[in-house]
Amino acid sequence: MKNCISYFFSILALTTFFSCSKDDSGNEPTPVPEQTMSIKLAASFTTARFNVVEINPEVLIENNKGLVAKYRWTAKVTNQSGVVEEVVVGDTKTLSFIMPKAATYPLELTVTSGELVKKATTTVVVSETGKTYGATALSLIDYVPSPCFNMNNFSFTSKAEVLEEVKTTLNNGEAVPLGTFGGYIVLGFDHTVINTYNKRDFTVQMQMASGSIKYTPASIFVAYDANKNGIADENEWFEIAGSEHHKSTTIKDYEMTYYKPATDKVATPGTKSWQFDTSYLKWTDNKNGTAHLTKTDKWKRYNYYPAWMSNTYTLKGTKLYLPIKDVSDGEGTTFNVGTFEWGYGGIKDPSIDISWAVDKTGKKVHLPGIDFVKVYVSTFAAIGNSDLLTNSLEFVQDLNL
Ligand SMILES: [Ca+2]
Ligand SMILES: [Ca+2]
Repeated sequence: MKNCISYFFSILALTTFFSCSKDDSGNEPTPVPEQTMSIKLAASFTTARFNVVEINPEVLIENNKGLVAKYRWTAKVTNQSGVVEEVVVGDTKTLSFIMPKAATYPLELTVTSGELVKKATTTVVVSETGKTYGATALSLIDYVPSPCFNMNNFSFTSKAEVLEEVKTTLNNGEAVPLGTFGGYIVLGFDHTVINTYNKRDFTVQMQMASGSIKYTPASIFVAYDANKNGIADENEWFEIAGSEHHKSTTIKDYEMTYYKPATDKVATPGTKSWQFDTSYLKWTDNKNGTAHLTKTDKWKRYNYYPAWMSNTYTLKGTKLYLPIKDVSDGEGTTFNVGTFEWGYGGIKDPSIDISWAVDKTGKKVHLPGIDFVKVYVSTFAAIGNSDLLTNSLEFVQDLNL
């Protein structure tokens, strides 16, 4: 609306200018030339299923009076009932076109600059690849959990063994423990998950607890394999900025370093019966913080530290504040744990829109789709006799396949 008003006033100003600007010499004023637009767009493009083709029109606008052009791309798509629908597929000048099905797609571009509207059309032929695709990300790229009581089941001494075990766990549809702050898993899809316009694209399902603490949130990074080398390169990763990302309680670039407890360590019991060893596992952070994870009585025979990791290791990420309240008069036996609204795994609706991705400076990035997902624990919270608030990943799934 603001734009409309300023446009109205500039028209008004121009009209006023013309009506009273006949100069003293009696010459007519030079008329302001009309805005013109031309669009050049190739007649056809080709690509394959789940592969991006860049559609780059040449748009020339003259005398645009400072107006910003708006772009809208629509495609004719046959829906599941066989009806042809026109759907919006983009709003940028260059369109990264990607489709899940092999077909011929008529495309229309509409460019609007003030009151001037022009259209151009093209066709994209999307061919078959001969492959079948799975909705779940099952290709394991990396896995580094933080120390936690769940690690006792992972008594492997080499990372290769651990990765094999995690692959099997994922293929069986079972949950993979990530632990507390920084613990992560990196997974790849067998196709590019399409960033569908104005829709959520994939989901990150964490294990749901049966007790009062149902959800524990996890943060997400995504990568589009832009250079097509099959690897998630460092500069291809972007964080999903969910509901907490810009809050003042959020700590960006947080790091925690965990230290392996000595095998002959003598326990330091606390004042509560569940506090088996209050000096169990030392941690430090990059904010001059240091403390110890308490080993709880319930898991006193467990080894929390991942057996295959060296004597110390550092995990990084955005740290989010999760409200936690002891509702057992400080006994540490019952807690109320908060949750996040949107943009995380392990919340009520863990579906993610790829358009929520941001770069390191917090600026939105436009990705046509994603090939890799990193899920990591972005909270750090002790919940008394239930130990630490930990997360386990169940699956990451394409919502539109
Ligand atoms: Ca989307
Ligand atoms: Ca790459």
